[in-house]
Parts: sequence; C-alpha cells; structure tokens
Amino acid sequence: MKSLRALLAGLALAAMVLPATFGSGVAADYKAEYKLSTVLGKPFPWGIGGDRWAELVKEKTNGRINVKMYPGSSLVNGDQTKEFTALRQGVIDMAVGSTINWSPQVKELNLFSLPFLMPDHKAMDALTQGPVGKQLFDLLATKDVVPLAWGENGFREISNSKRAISKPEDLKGLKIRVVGSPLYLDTFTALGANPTQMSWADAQPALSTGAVDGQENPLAVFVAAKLPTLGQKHLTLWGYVADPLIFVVNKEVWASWSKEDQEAVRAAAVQAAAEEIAISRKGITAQDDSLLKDIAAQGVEVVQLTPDQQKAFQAATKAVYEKWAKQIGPDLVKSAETSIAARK
Ligand code: X2X
Repeated sequence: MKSLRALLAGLALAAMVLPATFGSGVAADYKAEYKLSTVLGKPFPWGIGGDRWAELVKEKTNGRINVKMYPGSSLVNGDQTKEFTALRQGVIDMAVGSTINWSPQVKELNLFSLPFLMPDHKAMDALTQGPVGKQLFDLLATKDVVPLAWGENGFREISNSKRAISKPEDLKGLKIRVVGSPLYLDTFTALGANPTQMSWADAQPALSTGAVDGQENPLAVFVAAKLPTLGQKHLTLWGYVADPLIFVVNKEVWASWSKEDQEAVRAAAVQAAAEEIAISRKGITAQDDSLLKDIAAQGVEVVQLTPDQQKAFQAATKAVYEKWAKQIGPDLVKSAETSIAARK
C-alpha cells in the first residue's frame, strides 16, 4: 500500500516536472536568456542586425533559445574594447562585434584597419567571403568563440567641427577621437593630427563639448548618431578603412545546444548578417547616394577626395601600413592584398 502511494506520488511529480523540461522542447541546461552584446543599438544598422539575429533565433528554434540584445556595450560598462575578453570568459554569451574593438585581443583583426588596404565594398567582400575571412574565423575558433557570419559597420569617413579636409595638412593639430586599437593612434599621428582614444559612449559628449574636434565612423553611424547636431559640419569621404562586424557565440554556450539548435542559430546569423550588410550600405553607393544627400541637407560640407588627393593620404600613412603589416602577420596581409587584387 505504502509503495503504491509512493509510486503514485512519484508519477504525479513526474507529470508535473516532465512537461516543464521536455514538453516545451527546452532542454534542462538551456538558459532562460542569452545575452547578446553590441556597441550600437537600433536604429543603427549594427543594432538592427543584432536584434534581427535574436528574432530569427527565436523563430528558428521555436522559442527554445531566447536571446536579448544589450546595446551600448552595457555588459562591459561601455568599454567596448573589453567585449572580446568578456565573451571568452562567458560574461557575454553572444555578440555582434566590430573587428576594431576586438583587435586589442586578436591582433590579426587589425588587418581591416590598415590604411587604404580596401578600396571599395568589393574588396571588403573579397576578404570576408574569401580565404582571409576563413583564416580569421579559424583563428577565432581557437579563442573560445564560434564565429558564424560577417556583417558590416562600414567605411569610416572623417568628420570635424573646424575645417574641410582635402589634404593631410588639413588634419594638422585637429583633436580626433579614435577607437581602441593603437594602430589608429599611429595613423592619425602620421597625418599630423592629435588622436585621443575613447569609447563610443565617451565620444559623443566629447564632441558636443568640443573636447575633441572630430571623429571617424561610417556614414550610417554619422547620421543615426546625429553628429551634425554635435558640430560635425565637415565630412571627408576618404575611405581609409572599414570595419566588418562578426556574429559569434561563446564556445561553451554553443556546446550546450543541440545540433539542430546550433544549425538554427548559424542560419539565423547568416541571414541577419546579409540583411545587416545591405542596410549598412544603403544610400552611400554610386547608384543610390540618398544618405549623402541627407547629410548635405543638414548643412554638412561633404568633400569627396579625388584619386590623387587620396594618394597623398596613402603616402602619408605608408609607414604605418608597413609597421602594422608586420604585427598582423606578413602572410595574412599578403593574402589579403592578393584577394583584393583578384576581386570581381
Ligand atoms: O566606437 C566606434 O566608433 C564604433 C561604434 O564605430 C565602434 O564600435 C567601432
């Protein structure tokens, strides 16, 4: 009798517990929420991409994996150059991160910051979608993360509050805010500017108070952050570097998911990244320059360098390129140059 009661009690307990673990399809060791880090949120293309990834993951895993985006590098208190370390340590589960912000920990990612390496979007695609992209993903895979797809922040154009820039001498003495890789300090020093390193969170107040004169960021960021309202009235399209974004998952988190869910998260990343790249390039091409028109309509003086003017900036930063090519790895840089030369 006693054992029958115990059996019934056991069955009742199982009936309560089992649906919770298996009925919803969520494995017992899945977290209730996975934290996705980004620097920029919506309406920046970067944030739209992160949010879209979260949405697609939910859809493709039937709600088994619930991702929440934390923009503003808030999981690392705004210090975007600590994001990769936090990701490795599992403080962050997933990220859509810029190669620039991870460069302090992964020196090879400085590749994309070599001045005037990539002349256009096709060059960028030749790197990310070719052998260089694969080599970098293989490298990241040895550093506790699973890289899934390449996205894009974009070509970083220079703006300032003081004067039009069309030759290196125009940069002389300008205080320019740069991001966290020392390569940027070298580049702007070589150009005669006065670079100062700070996070994106600190950059906006510094621009609005005039503590710094200028900054460099993709046009989509320039517009979404309303930089013309912070005194940034001179913009030069010089296309000196571009930063891709990388969609990644912490390795242990990845290993905790079923094969089926891993593939769903990967497919979601690939789709969200492709959509994000299209958004980041919108309005800044020869076919569609609507974003540039918007910028000019905000009273910004836009300078488009001629090829000869661009060569002057390239010449002034050549030594920086050579110094950093050695640090990044001469073979990797050579392979990047070859991929770019062969681009279609
Ligand atoms: O801080 C920047 O300039 C930004 C937003 O572009 C990056 O995170 C690289």
